[in-house]
Amino acid sequence: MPDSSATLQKPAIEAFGASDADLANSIRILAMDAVEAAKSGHPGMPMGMAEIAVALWTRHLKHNPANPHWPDRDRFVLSNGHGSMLQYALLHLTGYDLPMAELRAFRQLHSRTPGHPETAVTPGVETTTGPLGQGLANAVGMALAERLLAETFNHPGHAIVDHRTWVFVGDGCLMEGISHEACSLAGTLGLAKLVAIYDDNGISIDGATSGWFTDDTPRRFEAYGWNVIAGVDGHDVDAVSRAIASARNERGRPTIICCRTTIGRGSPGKEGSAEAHGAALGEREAAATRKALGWTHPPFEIPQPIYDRWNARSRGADDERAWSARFADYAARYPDLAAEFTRRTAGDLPDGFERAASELVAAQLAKAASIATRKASQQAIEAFARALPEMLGGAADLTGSVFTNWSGSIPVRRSAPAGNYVNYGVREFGMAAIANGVALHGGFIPYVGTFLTFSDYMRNAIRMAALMHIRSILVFTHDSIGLGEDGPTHQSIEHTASLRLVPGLDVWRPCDSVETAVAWREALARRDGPTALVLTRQNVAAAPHGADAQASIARGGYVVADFEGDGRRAVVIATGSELPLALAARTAVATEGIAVRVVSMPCTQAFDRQDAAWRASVLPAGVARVAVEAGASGGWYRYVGAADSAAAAVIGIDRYGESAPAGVLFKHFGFTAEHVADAVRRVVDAKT
Ligand SMILES: Cc1ncc(C[n+]2csc(CCOP(=O)(O)OP(=O)(O)O)c2C)c(N)n1
Ligand SMILES: [Mg+2]
Repeated sequence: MPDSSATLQKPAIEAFGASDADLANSIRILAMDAVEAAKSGHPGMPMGMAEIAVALWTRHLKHNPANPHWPDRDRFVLSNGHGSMLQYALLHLTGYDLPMAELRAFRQLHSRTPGHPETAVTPGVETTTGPLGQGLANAVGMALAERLLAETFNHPGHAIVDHRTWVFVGDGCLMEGISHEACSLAGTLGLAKLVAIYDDNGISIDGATSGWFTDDTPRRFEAYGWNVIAGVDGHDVDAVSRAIASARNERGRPTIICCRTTIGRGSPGKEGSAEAHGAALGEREAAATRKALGWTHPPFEIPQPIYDRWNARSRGADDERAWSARFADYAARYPDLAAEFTRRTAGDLPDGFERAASELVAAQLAKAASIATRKASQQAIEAFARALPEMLGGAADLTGSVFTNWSGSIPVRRSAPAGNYVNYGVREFGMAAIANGVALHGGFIPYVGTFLTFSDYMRNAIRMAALMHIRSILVFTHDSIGLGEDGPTHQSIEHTASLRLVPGLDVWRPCDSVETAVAWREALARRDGPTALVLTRQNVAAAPHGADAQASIARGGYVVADFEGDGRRAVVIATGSELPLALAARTAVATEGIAVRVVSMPCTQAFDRQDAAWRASVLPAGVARVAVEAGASGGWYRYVGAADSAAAAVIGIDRYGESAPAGVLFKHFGFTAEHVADAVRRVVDAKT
């Protein structure tokens, strides 16, 4: 057991004003009581990090509670998001729009105090955390965005971008592999305005971490090239504050401050034990904690002197006002840059965007080239990035394969200013979560690339992007068996279908250069969620498009070749590299009196958003249907009809691939025009 909790007592608040201990205890009690009221939550971490929070939030953090969106605010990330009550207490106490009623409603339906912090739900929460380690990677992305934005916009004497990113991490965050990916890159890039504060309490859910986590964390971070401040007493506000002050002076490296703490500090019966981690302390222990801390106030009541000392509104308003004055000077001197800064931080696209899109689509229509869609994607990037300096590209060490670079790509390096292309290294999960941090920071539209099969490595970050409704763009190439000889390990069979299950993620699998151009346009224009672009390694023939190609494709599903003549009818739905097979099958059965309509469905989500009239006009009721996609078949029955209906067929792949050239594999797995034609004949026969 550490030194007695009784030393935390500081009576007579009203007489002497609130002390740091009072501030820390106000967090402890709020966290304890909110968890108690909800009968659910994690009191241990807020109670253990209370002094650290006092040091950072009252002495160092630059923020304005009245305007959580002020662009030059410091970013604060609670990567150990299970301690959400710490953040809610801080936001409430410092003056954000988070009244006590919300703390009382912790973890209840539609409260602004959800189980784990969620951005866009609670003012002042910069990112959604809870999946351990990802908040840390988001913070790396925020620090990266800050640095690149500063390099782009600041001028001598005009530092309009000058803020820090602070991130609290626990043992869990540092055990997670993603912490290695993100912190390794942060060290290499020298993101000096990133400060991690480690809650080194030696406890995680299963108990004392000495049984499963014995890394020498300070040396680990030294090896990454971080500035390490080790051995800080996390319950000494002054000591923590000194460490933070020293981190603020660091110019070349990110900093980690390792603070020794006691989980559940203040609870006489549970502090220092995993019991304090994730359950209400219980009525009796809560009373004992009140007593030990000398806290005489009822639940959810904070004495005014404590509020007064926490209140950051006036300091925050001063800070923002000072910045606004600096920005006004900047705008007078550099009006165009100031307007551009305002546009970018608002997330608005430039005037030239629609023109770039329609010119690109027109050019691809005119060329009608037979090229790989990954190549068409690069051409789209080339066209859009010229008009959109906010596009921040990158890939996980596959740039030459996924074609995420363009002629204007400038690598982001430790000492080279204002790059726009991040070589993320072989760190897919870190890459996706860093990109999310970049998107959350603002000023950039991040896009990142790897092989589709490795989207699994990034999976939870993709989910988080969708949950947060942020504009991260994922370029996934080498889809399905078309990648050929690399074999089943690299052939994404189930990935496209499984990405379609992520609510809020738009998944585009374009069939040619024109659809790829439109998919990129839609991804960039989309402000409320991420987009995955699923692209081929191999060349694909240009599909026939009408003059209204851009508008039709944007609907996600549209008619490429319609019924011709009378007779029996079938609709064949295809995506990506399988569209030409559908067209060839259409020709094959035409002489047999079967009229086939081919529907290209590059984005089922966009199609599903269309009104019923459009959907019915594309997929008429009562007509036999076939879907063709070289991947898991299950999802397509939604569009063709029940799996047990003979008038519905899906040609897909429901097993792993093989190592062979792509052409051989397509035949081997039944992706031939003849096989599609057979399916058409079958469903048409069944219908009549
Ligand atoms: C990726 C992920 N895996 C598992 C969990 C479940 N979980 C929540 S907290 C926690 C233990 C974390 O330990 P630590 O960071 O030391 O937190 P402390 O108990 O010290 O507050 C676990 C396993 C999670 N939130 N995220
Ligand atoms: Mg811990």
